[in-house]
Amino acid sequence: MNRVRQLWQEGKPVVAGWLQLPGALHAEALARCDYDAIVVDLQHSPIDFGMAVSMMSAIELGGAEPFVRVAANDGSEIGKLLDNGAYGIISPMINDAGDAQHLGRAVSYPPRGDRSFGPRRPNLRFGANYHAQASETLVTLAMIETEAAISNLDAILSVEGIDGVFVGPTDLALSLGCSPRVDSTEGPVVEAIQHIRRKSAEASKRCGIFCGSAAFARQKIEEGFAFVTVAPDLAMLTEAARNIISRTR
Ligand code: 3PY
Ligand code: MG
Repeated sequence: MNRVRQLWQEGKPVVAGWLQLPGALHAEALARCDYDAIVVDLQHSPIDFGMAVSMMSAIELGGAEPFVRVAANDGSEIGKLLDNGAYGIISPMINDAGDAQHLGRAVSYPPRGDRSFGPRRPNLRFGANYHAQASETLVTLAMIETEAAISNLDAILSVEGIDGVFVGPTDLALSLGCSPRVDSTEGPVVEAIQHIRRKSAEASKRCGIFCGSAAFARQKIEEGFAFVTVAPDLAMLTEAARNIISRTR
């Protein structure tokens, strides 16, 4: 079973990592740091497809569930990632029910969806009957990160095949006329994020959010968020470097 689904069934929140740097070694090393899942970001990073496959293998080897944030809500990219070892799909800029239905269909085999058959790596992990249980092996989250998405939230949350939503706080802030900061304290952003969490709970869907700090992520878990990502590898690396340099000089 998918580790993230398992934790949710046990009523536990999921703490995930976020990778923007290409490389299988640090992906495995971080997966061994007790993350439940690790997201490979293909939207805003220089990670290409072959590298993403190596990183997903390394994350699985390290004991975390490999997720990807895809570059776009594109069925062929999503299908190819699922065929090669992604067990969670986070799709950006889901702005209305049509976008969410497209995503739901991309991750599901017929009759529910239009995913094409060719599960290379899932067959290795789950056996030849994988296709019959595919939807139980993966998690699908629609990114809510615009004012339009908030207006269409009820319709997005009602779409079959979507496990929940994932807040992109910086795009959301920009869309609301605020600064594109993580862990924002600006009123309109804070209110929009709480609204998304409340609506998700009403629809019995999971709600996740991208976080910058452990303190913010813990606060979100306490508020009822089921999935937090903390923190991007590049941010952790530069913070550690600044810290070590300031203590050395
Ligand atoms: C956002 O904050 O907009 C995101 O997509 C997180 O990377
Ligand atoms: Mg975004």
